[in-house]
Amino acid sequence: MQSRVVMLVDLDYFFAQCEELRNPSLRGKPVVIGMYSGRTAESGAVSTANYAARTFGVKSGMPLFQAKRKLEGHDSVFLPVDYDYYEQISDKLMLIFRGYADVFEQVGIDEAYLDLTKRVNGSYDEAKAVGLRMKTEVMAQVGVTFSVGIAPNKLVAKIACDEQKPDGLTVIKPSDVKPFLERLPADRLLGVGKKTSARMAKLGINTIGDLANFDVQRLVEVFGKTLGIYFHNAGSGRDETPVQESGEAESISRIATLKQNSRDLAFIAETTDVLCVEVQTDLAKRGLAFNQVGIVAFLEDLTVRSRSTTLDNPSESLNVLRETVRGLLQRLLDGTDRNVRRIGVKISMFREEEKVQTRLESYFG
Ligand code: DCP
Ligand code: CA
Ligand code: CA
Repeated sequence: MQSRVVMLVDLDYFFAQCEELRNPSLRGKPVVIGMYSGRTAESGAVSTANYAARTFGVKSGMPLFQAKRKLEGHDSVFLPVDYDYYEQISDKLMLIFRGYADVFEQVGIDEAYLDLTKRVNGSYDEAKAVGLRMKTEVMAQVGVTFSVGIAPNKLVAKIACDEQKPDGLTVIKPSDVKPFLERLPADRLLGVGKKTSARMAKLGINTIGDLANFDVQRLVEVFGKTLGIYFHNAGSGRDETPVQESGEAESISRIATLKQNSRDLAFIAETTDVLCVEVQTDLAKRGLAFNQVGIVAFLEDLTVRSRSTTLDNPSESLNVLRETVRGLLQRLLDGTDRNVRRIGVKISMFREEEKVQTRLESYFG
C-alpha cells in the first residue's frame, strides 16, 4: 500500500507575528503578547513571544512580571491579546492552505493538517516543493512565515514540524521515520508531559527509540491499556488517524466595529453588506454553499446579542446573504433599545454529503 503524505503547517510565534504584521516597526524588538488578568496592571501570563524575546528566556505561560524582569533594560514591547484580529489573519491563511490539500483539517487557530497523498501522487519530493510554494504564496499574500512538517502520518508530521522553527520545513520519508524518532527524547511525543516522562525515565525510557524497544505488556501494566498501546505505536511512529475536515473550519465569519455606535438599520447594514461580500468571496473560492446565517452584535453596554437562521435551501448568492442578514439585524434591533458597537456575520457551510463520505472513509479505510 502507498504511504500517505501528511503535512502539518504551524504558524510561527503566531500572535506576536500578527502584531508585527500590523506594526512593522516592532520587528527586531522583543515582543511579548500578554493575557492580562486585570487584577493589577502587571498580573497575567505570557500568551506568546517573538523569537527575539525568546532569546531572553521568555516563554508561553510564564507570569508577565517574570517576562518583564527578563527584558528589563531592553527595548521591548508588551501588548494585550487581540484575538479577533489574529482570527482574521488565521482565516485568510487557512483559506490559502486549504487550496493545497486533498483533505484539510484545521487544528486551533494556528495549525492545520493537509493530506497531500493524491495531489502529489505519493511523492515526498513533490510534497516538499508544494511546501516551498506555499511559503512563497503566503509571504506574498499575507506576509507571514510558518513551519512545515511532512511525514507519512499526523503524529510524525507534528514532531517533524517542531524540528526546525521558525520558517522551517522538515521532510521525514517513510524509510526515515525510525532513525528520525529513535534519537529524540520521549517527551517530544504528544501525550508525554512532565509526569509521564518522569515515570518513563524510571523504567529506563529516555528516547522515543527506548519506547519502541520497550516490552508492550509492561507499558500496558504501567500506563493502562489505551495509553500503553498508544505509546507503543507512537514510539514506532505508527499512527493511522486520518486527516479529517473539522467542524470549526466549516464556518466563515467576519466582524467589524461601526464608525459610530448606532441602532439605525440602514447605517449598520452598510457595514454588514461589506462583511457579506468578504464572507461570500471566501465561500466562492471554496466552491461551497451556505445554509446557516448568523449575526453577532456587541452593544454599547458591552453585552452581546446574536441571531441566526437556517435556510430551506443551501445558497451561494450574495443577495440572499445580504437580505438574510438584514432580516436578522431587524430582529436583533427589535429585541434591544441599545446602540450596536461591533457587528459580525457568520455563515456555516452546507456539506452534509462530503461529511458523511469522509466519515465512511475513516471507518472503512
Ligand atoms: N498560546 C497561548 N498560550 C499558550 C500557548 C499558546 O495563548 N500557553 C497562543 C499564542 C500562540 C498561539 O496560541 O501564538 C499558537 O501557539 P503555538 O504553541 O503554536 O506557539 P507560537 O505560534 O506562538 O510559537 P511557535 O513559533 O513556537 O509555533
Ligand atoms: Ca505556532
Ligand atoms: Ca500551534
